[in-house]
Amino acid sequence: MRLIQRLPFFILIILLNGMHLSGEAQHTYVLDTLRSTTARALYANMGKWYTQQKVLIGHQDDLAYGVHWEYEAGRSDIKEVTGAYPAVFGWELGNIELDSTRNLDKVPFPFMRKSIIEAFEKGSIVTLSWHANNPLTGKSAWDPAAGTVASILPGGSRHPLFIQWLNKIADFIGSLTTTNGQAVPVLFRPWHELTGNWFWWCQNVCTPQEFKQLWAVTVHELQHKRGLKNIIWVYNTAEFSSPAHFLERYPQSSTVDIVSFDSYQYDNAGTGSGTASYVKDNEQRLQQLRSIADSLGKLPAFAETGYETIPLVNWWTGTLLPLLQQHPVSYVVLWRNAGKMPNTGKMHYYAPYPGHPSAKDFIQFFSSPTIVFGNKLSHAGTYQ
Ligand code: BMA
Repeated sequence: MRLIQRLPFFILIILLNGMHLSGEAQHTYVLDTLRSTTARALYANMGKWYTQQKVLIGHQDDLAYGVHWEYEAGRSDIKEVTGAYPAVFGWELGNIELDSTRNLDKVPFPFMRKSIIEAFEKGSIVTLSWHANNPLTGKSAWDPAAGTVASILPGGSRHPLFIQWLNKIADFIGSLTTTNGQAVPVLFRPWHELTGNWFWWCQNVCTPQEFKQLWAVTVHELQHKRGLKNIIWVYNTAEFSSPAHFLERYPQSSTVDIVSFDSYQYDNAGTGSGTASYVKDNEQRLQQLRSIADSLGKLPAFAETGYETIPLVNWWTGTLLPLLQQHPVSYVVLWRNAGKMPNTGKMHYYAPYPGHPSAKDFIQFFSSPTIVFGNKLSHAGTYQ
């Protein structure tokens, strides 16, 4: 302040203009005081990486299993290919609401807790999703029964049950404490892919008003009633057609910290025929997301992406990297390396493993100055 007061007025104007034109210093990423010092440090550090146009790379269930192994201490397909763990670890809470000891993909919650704490102690970032079962029908998250959201809002028949479920989520998130008593900050992404039509909270089965209330109840229970200070809130759509569509169900802005969407590459026989539309559509979405995030003062993220089994050997540097270089976001998460799915017999994975045809290209992707893996992070995602 003192320095600024001493500067002649015209120099100050030049400086401020320069800051604006270069696109830097337009935002600092600050969380409110409802969040812990560590959560605030993490968010500020993520803001620094984003401002420098560096993209943090994440992987779902990275430490639990890979395409050819499961539950072997220290293993990670990503680390075995690149030498480094991902910067962001994604984990899934589905079935915790039913008091199950494992999530819907069979990951034991005690293993998840231990992995989250250890990863955070090494400087990494954690994100959580929740494929909550349908509280009205008792079926899975993929049961878009009309009226489910209405049934769990205050006054609805399933409201008490839903509050119990939120308390189980709160118990888990509240149990993520380091050995020195620090709560691990988590990027929590509830009610994800809301612009889809496959979950009971999607746009086809609840009104924007009901969705916003669902969000408000969730934040109220976890952050206000349970007093959790370690949650960074991630609003997440599936594919969207315009900024208005993206924002149609956007809740009260003070309850959102990161705005994001999910989109995958699909094509018929792994021939790469879906590349052109993946690139074109996501260029537009990333551009719109970045500008929405900038005007809201939030961080943008590509919360899930990938190309199942990565049939194109240069997909990493040929498709994903140019997209991220042109439209950098705070982080990108690749979905899980489940391997062969017992129900379909089909391979289901999104990151390469040693010997995979795209592994060499993934190493080049890893080496790009735009891309950040865990080896570049230290405490709470500290910016270097
Ligand atoms: C989906 C698939 C499923 C999994 C679910 C939740 O996209 O990977 O096999 O159960 O995510 O993790």
